[in-house]
Amino acid sequence: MEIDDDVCGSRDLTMESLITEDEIISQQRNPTQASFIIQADRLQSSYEALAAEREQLEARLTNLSTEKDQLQQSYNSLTTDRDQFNASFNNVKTEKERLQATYDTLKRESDQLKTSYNNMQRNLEEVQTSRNNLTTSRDQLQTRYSTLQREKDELNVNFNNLKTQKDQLQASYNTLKQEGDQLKTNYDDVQRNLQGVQTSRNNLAASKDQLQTRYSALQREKDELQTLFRQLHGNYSSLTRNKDELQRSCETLSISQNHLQIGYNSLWKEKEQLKTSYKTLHKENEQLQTNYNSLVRVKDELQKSIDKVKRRACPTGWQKFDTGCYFASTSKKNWTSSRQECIDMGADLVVIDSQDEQVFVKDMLTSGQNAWIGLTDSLTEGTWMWVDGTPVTTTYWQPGQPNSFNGNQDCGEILPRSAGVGEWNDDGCFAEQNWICEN
Ligand SMILES: [Ca+2]
Ligand SMILES: [Ca+2]
Ligand SMILES: [Ca+2]
Repeated sequence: MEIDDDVCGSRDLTMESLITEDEIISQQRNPTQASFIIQADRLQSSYEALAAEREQLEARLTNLSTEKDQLQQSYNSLTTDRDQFNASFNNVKTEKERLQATYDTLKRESDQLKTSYNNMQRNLEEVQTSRNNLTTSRDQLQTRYSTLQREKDELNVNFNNLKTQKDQLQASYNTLKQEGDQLKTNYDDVQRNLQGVQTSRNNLAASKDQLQTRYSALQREKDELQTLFRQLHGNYSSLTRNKDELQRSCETLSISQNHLQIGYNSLWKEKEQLKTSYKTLHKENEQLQTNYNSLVRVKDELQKSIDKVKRRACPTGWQKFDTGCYFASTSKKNWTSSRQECIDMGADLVVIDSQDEQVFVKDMLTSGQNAWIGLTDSLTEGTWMWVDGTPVTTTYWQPGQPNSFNGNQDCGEILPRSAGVGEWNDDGCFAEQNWICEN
């Protein structure tokens, strides 16, 4: 026992004096009390059964309340996530519809451009065909022109020959005229020959004029063909440039279309994934709702059980507080035996969960009386635990306590003589004291 602890100073009995009292009590018992003890044992058994039932219900209530709170938190969190998800899904859907509209517009423009391109391609082929036909005609005309040129040259040579012959004939005529007087008889013949030559010369001059006219016409045709060829060549270059530009536009549009197709496919996949996630969340939400409804039902049943337990009266010698019944011993034992006494009555040493309970337990004791409560650090020195396994959170230690005096104080007691709500001290577990049971 603690010697210099001011708590110990209040004890009015020593271990030796307690043993003497127990022996005196034992000696006072006599056989006539047997029937009373049997009845008391039966009542005790009923009481223990009810107490055990109540303890199980309490433990179940605590666990279910904790689970309910956790589920409520999860449910709230999931609802928030689901709302955010819905908003994101709607945004993506709107964006997808806008992209779809843009994609449809671009597709229509692409189809129109493709049609225009095909028409231009056909026009280009027709122009190419016309150009080839014109080139062929030009080559034929060129050949014909060369032939005519050669014929003209030959006719020129013939004309020159004839002219030379005419000059020679003129010379002969002059000679003959000089010999006219002498050759009077041949004059008429020469005169006729001269007229024939004159006719031939006129015929040749007419042929030359016709050739000259034909040559001029051919020259004009050639000039017109050259002008037409230059215009066609200009049109062909313009068409080639237009075709190249259209080719580049078509390639750009094709790349844009591929990008849009990839973006559209990606958006479609994301939409499907979002739809799947939404369905999963919806199922989970329904499952949570079902669980929540079950928990509400269980909670209502538990509340009914609690109300029933609250209405339940405590056995004789026990005092009622909230849902529990409390027993303050009149005898004294060490902490372990005190706890065993409580367990034998279907209870355990008191576990103080609130300040109201602390005040109630303190008020159960008479002045100068200490009592064991269900508090110990015997498993791990310095780590105080309640006997029901719950950790100690709110404490009412006397200033300077717990001090584990002499390294041998592992059990908790309540001190009623303190002012206010009462205080705790750690004492040697072997010390014999009153105790408080809670059921
Ligand atoms: Ca309690
Ligand atoms: Ca200790
Ligand atoms: Ca102490």
